[in-house]
Parts: sequence; structure tokens; C-alpha cells
Amino acid sequence: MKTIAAQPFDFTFDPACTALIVIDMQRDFIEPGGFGATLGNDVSLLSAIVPTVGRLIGAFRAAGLTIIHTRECHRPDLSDCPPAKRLRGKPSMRIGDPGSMGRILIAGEPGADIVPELAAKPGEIVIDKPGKGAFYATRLGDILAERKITHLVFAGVTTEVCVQTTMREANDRGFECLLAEDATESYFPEFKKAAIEMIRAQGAIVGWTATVDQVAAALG
Ligand code: C5J
Repeated sequence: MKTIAAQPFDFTFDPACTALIVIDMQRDFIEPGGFGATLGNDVSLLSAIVPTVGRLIGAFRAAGLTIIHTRECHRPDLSDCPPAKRLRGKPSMRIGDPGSMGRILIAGEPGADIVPELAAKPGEIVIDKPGKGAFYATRLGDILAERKITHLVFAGVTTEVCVQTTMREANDRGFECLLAEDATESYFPEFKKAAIEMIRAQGAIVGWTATVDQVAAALG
């Protein structure tokens, strides 16, 4: 067993039963011209964490542990995209529209892919998800059960949307969850801060938080 001096108290885990889940580090959220930018966001906030997420992935690779990458994207015919999701708000382009990195948030398009620096290596799992939560309408739950995973470390974007939603889904399914706080980011720094605080409040009501250095030190 390993222990991380996490917040709000120590996080103890068996590495063999622990997986890293990297949420939606996709070009559509991180690079100019993608979904995040169509919503009026400053994507440079998100691109800044790419090296830190890379360090966390490297620590899990070095330890030979399960690594799962998710991508928020939809089928080309949009049959898995609720009209409410596509039509909400006033983005400059909607899901499925042609953009500078292909159709926005569509599976197989360049924009839906993970940024090249963090691309999955052979043996790592990539899950395409139509929702904000990675358990909804995917095989994630089955994959974790097959591998006897009980503990999850989270990274990725955005903290208060897909990362927090997936952590809450995982928490309700009985997983012990830790968020690597410097390997996640939001377009809204105040939302990231609030999400981290609410995750670990009330005795880790959703989960724990720690830095990448702390996680890497425990795995090393
Ligand atoms: C959003 C995500 N923010 N991956 N997606 O729409 O958090």
C-alpha cells in the first residue's frame, strides 16, 4: 500500500488497483479554433497544464499502471448528441459544424483528438464519451471492474465540468477518487478553486486532492 499526504487527509491506495483517468485533453478544448474557443473562452489557460499532465502520465507509465484517456465527442450523424446540448447558448460554431480542426467535437476529426504531447500509447485505453461524465453511455464501469480497479486518480479539463462530473459519478459507484490539482484546469480560475474545495470538503465528500509531485513521489 502507498500513501499520499493529500487533502483533507491521507489517501492510501494499492497501485495495482489504481488507474489514472485523464479527462478530455483534446485539441477542441485546448487549442484555438475548437469547441472551447467557440464558447468565447481563453484556451491558453488550459494549454498551460499540458506539461504537468504529461508528468503525471509519465509517473503512471513508469509504474506500469492502468491509464485511461477520455474524449468528449459525438458520432458524425449526431445521434448521440441531445439537441439541448447542441442548441444551447450562442457559440460562434455548434457541435458538428465545420471548424479549423474539422467538425467540432466529432469523433475522428482532428479537433476531437488528444493533444499530440499527451497522445495515448499502445496498451492505454481511450474512451469516447458523449456526456460530461465518463461513465454515462460508455464501457468505463465495465473496464474498471474487469481490471479490479478501486482507486482513481483524475487529471484533465475542465475541472468543474467533465472532471468533477466524472469524479462524482465514480464516487457514487464506490471508487476512492483523488484529483491531481495542478493537472486540471478551468477556463474560469474561480470555478477551479471552488470545485477543488467542494470535492474535498466535508471529509472528502467527493474525494481527495494532491499535487502531481505528491502522486509521483508515492508511485516512485
Ligand atoms: C466542457 C469538458 N467543459 N471536457 N467539457 O464542455 O469539461
